[in-house]
Amino acid sequence: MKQTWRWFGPDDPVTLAHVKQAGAVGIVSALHHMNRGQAWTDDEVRIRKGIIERAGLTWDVVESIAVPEAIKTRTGNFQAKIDNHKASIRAVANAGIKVCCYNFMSITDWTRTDLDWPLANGGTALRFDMVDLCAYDVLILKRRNAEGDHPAERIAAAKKRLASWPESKIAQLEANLIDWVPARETVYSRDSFLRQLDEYRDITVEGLRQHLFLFVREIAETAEEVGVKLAIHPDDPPFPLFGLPRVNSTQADTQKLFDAVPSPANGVTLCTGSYGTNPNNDLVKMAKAFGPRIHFTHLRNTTREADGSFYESEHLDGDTDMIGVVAALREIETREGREIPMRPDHGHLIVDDIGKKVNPGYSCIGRLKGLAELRGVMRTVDTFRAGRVN
Ligand code: DNO
Repeated sequence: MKQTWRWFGPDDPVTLAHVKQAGAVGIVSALHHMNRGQAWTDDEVRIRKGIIERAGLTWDVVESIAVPEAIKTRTGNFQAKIDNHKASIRAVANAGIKVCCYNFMSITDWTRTDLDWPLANGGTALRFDMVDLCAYDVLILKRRNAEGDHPAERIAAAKKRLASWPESKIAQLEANLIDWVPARETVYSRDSFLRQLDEYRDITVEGLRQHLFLFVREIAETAEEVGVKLAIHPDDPPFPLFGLPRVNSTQADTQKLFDAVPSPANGVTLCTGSYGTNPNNDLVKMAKAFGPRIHFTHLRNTTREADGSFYESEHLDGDTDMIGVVAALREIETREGREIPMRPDHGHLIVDDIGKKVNPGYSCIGRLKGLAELRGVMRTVDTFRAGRVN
């Protein structure tokens, strides 16, 4: 696997020199200043590429070209936005970049309730807590019909919890859920969030799925023509939030997309952390089943709790069989004679990064540790595959 690293661009506190010291050779980046559905230009892509290459690295994956809400709801100027997305894919191809990641999550990109959850070792992790989510959804946001989406005992627990929270804790939770976290494309206020939720009032799961298929049919045609591989990112978390429809949460969902749009350009980002918080997603099985459709992978682990809550564990701990996933991916690479770009996804906030200004989940040392552990697994798997160890 090609060892890559997400870099948010020149403003990222983790520099390209750090990336090289971490031992990654490729970069995953996006033009985050052009994330409102505008068409990327050759010049902008080339400028970013030049910065990366002057540091002695390669730009392997675009993560992400944002998909504006208009495309998901198929309202307003959605066709112009789809045309822009296609133009962006062409600009990426013109610069020689071969993989484009995107997601089709309605409104929310990746979502956590806690970006600084204390671990027993003194570091912190990202966490998604069902009761906190319910507290926000039902009692703070007061979304219409939210009560119907949560069991009574969860609401009771949320009420109890909320009663003990200071205003600052409520504000932090709200910021985590609807405001900016790294690479989430849109920020909301409480009012604008409620208004955007309303846009989905009449969109069912099957309706949104059709919107996805219509969109991917168009962009896959462009991608195939220019030699770019698309890699849809799974829903994170892989279950409905705020009553919104979800269409890429499970193996069956992703398979439906492949069946609907058979173009070889139509593929997936095998994000073990996102899929992995749904206990029905068996990542080793999925890696084997998706095979040639895996154009990119995020390796990260999570520990699930009974009510659907989870936290991000060490890369090799947690509920996902990371060794099995790496072995399955190496098998695909050997069979197909290609290299799949991987990146260590997220990392704990540890050591000297504590107290620094970092992008939550994207600090340097936590990811460096994750990459080092994963690199050890890759080497070991290769050694066994080569028959050098019994
Ligand atoms: C979170 C990331 C997501 C991902 C997008 C892909 O850390 O995995 O922000 O980049 O969902 O479109």
